[in-house]
Amino acid sequence: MSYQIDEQKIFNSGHAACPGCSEALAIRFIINTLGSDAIAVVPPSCIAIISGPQPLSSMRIPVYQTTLEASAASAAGIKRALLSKGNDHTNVVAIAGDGGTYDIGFQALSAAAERNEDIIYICLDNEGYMNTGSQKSSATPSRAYTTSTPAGKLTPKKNMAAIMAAHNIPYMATATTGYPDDLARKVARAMKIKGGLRFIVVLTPCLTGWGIPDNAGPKVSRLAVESGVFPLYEVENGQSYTLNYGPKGLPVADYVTRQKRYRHLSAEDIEFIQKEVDQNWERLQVKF
Ligand SMILES: Cc1ncc(C[n+]2csc(CCOP(=O)(O)OP(=O)(O)O)c2C)c(N)n1
Ligand code: SF4
Ligand SMILES: [Mg+2]
Repeated sequence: MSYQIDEQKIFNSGHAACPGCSEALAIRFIINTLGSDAIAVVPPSCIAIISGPQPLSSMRIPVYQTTLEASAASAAGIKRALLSKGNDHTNVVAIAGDGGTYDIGFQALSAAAERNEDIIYICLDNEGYMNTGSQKSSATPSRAYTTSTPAGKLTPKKNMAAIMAAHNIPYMATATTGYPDDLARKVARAMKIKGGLRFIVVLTPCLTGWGIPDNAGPKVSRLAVESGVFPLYEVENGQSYTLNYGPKGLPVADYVTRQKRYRHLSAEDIEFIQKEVDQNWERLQVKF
């Protein structure tokens, strides 16, 4: 399933991400695939730090930094303004974190999806409020340490992919930075589908929040897929499911033991997570 990435040099080097940050890597593939005929909407997050202040932005496209609640509403408003001026070609893309998507921006996103606004919405999911010091979000998975769940989170990760697919939007996909050609292909696919909300959630390991070495982001993101923690798939119109990359039979232990946010886990905790992952996969695989 290889895809020829067409990098258009819209994302500049010299941004302020931690060296090795998966969010920066994701932004590179997203923005460089989108090209110059695009406007980005970014709420407070590490993404906002990476895109930077004008005139020193790392992105060679207009960027509107909105509030944490309002990414989808802001993007929809910009798109409608463009359409009212006769511009039907510029892509408007919201790029928000998991805190700004699963939690604080959820109402605006769900409403925009219900109205089927003509925007692309991309969530860079690093499973926590990383920009403010690694607090838990509803994307944080079971048992993971965050600074606000010091003994490990007791509740499971919210299934945002399923929630967005249930809005019957034209396109929903999961992606991750360890599969860059798959990520770029999904952005290109989202651009081709016009006239509705297209949503992609991208798993982007955070070096500090997850406790992984600077060069481990892509490897850990691949392990998330191969262990079944984060399968890569697409859903069209809430109905047609396609599996791109699924579990390869690796135990979740291979994934969690590489991350310091899980270093407090007992053997029972790992077994608990394994069962949860197996159950989620059982529920999902019947849809393909
Ligand atoms: C309503 C509101 N609450 C809290 C904040 C403070 N804040 C700024 S960035 C941020 C973290 C956002 O986390 P996420 O969306 O997951 O992005 P990440 O930093 O992980 O990339 C928070 C809580 C804010 N700007 N607005
Ligand atoms: S804190 Fe995490 S998400 Fe933020 S720039 Fe650093 S590695 Fe990237
Ligand atoms: Mg986050």
